[in-house]
Amino acid sequence: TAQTMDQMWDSNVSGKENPNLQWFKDAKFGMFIHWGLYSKIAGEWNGKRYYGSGEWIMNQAKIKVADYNKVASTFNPTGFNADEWAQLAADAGIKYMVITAKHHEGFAMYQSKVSNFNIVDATPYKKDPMKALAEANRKRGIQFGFYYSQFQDWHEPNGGRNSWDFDEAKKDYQTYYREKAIPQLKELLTNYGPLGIVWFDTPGGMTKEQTQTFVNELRVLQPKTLFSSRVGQGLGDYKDFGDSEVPSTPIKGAWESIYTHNDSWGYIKHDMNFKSSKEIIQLLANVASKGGNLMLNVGPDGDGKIPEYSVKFLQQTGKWLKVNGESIYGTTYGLIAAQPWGVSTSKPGKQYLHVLTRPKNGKLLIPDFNVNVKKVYELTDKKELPFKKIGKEVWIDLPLFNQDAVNTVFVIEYA
Ligand code: FUL
Repeated sequence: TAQTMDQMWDSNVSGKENPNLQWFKDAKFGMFIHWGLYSKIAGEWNGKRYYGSGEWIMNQAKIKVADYNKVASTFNPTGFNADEWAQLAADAGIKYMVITAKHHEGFAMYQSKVSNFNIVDATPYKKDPMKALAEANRKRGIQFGFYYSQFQDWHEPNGGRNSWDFDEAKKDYQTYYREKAIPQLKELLTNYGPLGIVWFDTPGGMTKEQTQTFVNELRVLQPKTLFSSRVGQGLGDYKDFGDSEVPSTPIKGAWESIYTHNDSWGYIKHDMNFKSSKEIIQLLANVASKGGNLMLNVGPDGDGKIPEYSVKFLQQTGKWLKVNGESIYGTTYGLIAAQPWGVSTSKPGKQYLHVLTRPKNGKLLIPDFNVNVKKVYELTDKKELPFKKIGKEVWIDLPLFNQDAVNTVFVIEYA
């Protein structure tokens, strides 16, 4: 029996479900990348260390635009290699990648004719890394998309929310949208081939009607591109939960949880609190068991290198997914509620039991699963396991397996 859901998200955020959502629903695992001038600042300004979100340092340290421009003039990420990043994603079992084209700092990490505050015109690097990255992902069958901070822009006199350098009272958001955000989004939707996603963030300064017009104006450029719900006003193709948040019960429709690998989205050199591959795998299983995608963020440094712990733990995650991917990709939320031993995911006629904590007595109890069980087996070796059905309960005799295993998957096939 399917558990009852006290909360349901109708993916129909923008009035009708976008028919292009299927790849997204099946993907389950995405890579988020926060990369910008803040990656070079790396959490330290004028000898003072900042904690929390590295990409917020301009705001945290109240850096004036004139000083921030100087960071651009020394930004030279010669260590960046698009194929390396995309290959890491492929090895990690990632199905889509979303990277910051422009974060709140206002700096375009791509070639923009709209504002010369961009990586080609304002830095010694002089190249457009996004061209190569879009291509490298496409070659590997990974959906590629851009994060774009559509309202919050601390570099623009009319952009949202910089109150330390600009006069709030004089701001004209409509001018900012018309002259920077919309034209830049048009560049992104025109110059980088088919995009899987435009990941909007921190909406503001627009009514619902204006937001709808904004969406319509962009949608024509690439009708298949999905827009995140952070476009605001209840619009968007799928739901994004708050930062680092998993709903406690399954949610219908298309949605995503976003987490970062350590404690910051943008690179901070003194943040070493990386999640182990075990934590990543368990988080991924948990999010999938509620029906959503996990988009996990990494923060490359100012040289263009992804931190070595992110590389290592993502590669380990990929090794697990290579053998257990069937229990994650293409699944929908589990029909068995979360148990002391773990969580479940579903495909037609199958429940995948993600055993995160092995019951001490080796007996796995599913308290409420009143179906006609055909067989139970371990996913990797397909060995059948003895089970008993007692009323609504299913009892499975687990084989001996490593107590420290990160996630051992068993399958129930039922009629
Ligand atoms: C938030 C932003 O303000 C953070 O800097 C980060 O990008 C996170 C993913 O979204 O809204």
